[in-house]
Amino acid sequence: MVFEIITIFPDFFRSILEHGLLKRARVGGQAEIRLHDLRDFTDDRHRTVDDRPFGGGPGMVFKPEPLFRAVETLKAEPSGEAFPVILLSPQGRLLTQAVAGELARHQRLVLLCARYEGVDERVAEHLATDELSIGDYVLSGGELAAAVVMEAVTRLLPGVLGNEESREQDSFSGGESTVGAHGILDCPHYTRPPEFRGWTVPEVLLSGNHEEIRRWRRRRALEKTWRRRPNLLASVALSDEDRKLLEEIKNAALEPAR
Ligand code: 4HQ
Repeated sequence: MVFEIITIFPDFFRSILEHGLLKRARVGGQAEIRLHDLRDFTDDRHRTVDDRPFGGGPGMVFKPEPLFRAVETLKAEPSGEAFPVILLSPQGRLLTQAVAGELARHQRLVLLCARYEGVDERVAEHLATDELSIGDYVLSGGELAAAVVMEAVTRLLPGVLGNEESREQDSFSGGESTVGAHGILDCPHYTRPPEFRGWTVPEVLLSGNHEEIRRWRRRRALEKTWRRRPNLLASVALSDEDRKLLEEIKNAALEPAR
């Protein structure tokens, strides 16, 4: 996967490229991140990337010309197939694990990072093929959002998490931390010590009974999802066992505490 990042702050990305998953994927050859300074695609003495909005109002808007020139320069490079050109913006469709999975199928992704009030609408309409939001809150720029997209996509690339089987097993057992491939929340995790400030680890986890542990984890994952994110349960495939566990969870919640 080649990520082509177009930004006025290329240095912003340097440290995340040198740590953790992205570092490992770069060294392993599964990901390449190319940083492009948008100002290199301007043609005036001041390297101007923004201008005042037509119609008035506060703030500045990214001009179309440098963004078009940057992307067209990439399109002119000899390469394979057409690639998505993704604009990070709060108006975009929400990034989910499923969207990350779609993006991971490509060989090359362009990520457009804007600042200020965003980009001239002609960029969104005629240059970007996708508009993506990482959540319903306002950032000062697309850079952090682009970093989130890169991280979520990179960990899905073949070979990046090392053991391919373990990732598959993870998602089948619902073990992805957070909303994994199977779309429900994770179960709680514990490590040593078994008692900390009087708070103990659930006994079943110390029992060595792997079948009971598996059922307990599934139950707790379903329960957390039902309590916190019930709408996730509508879009996930539930097994017969899951439905039975959910019934028990709901009945227990209705019972008066005793
Ligand atoms: N912004 N998800 C303003 C975001 C954002 C988001 C990106 C704010 C770009 C100009 N991007 N600009 N949320 O808040 O992706």
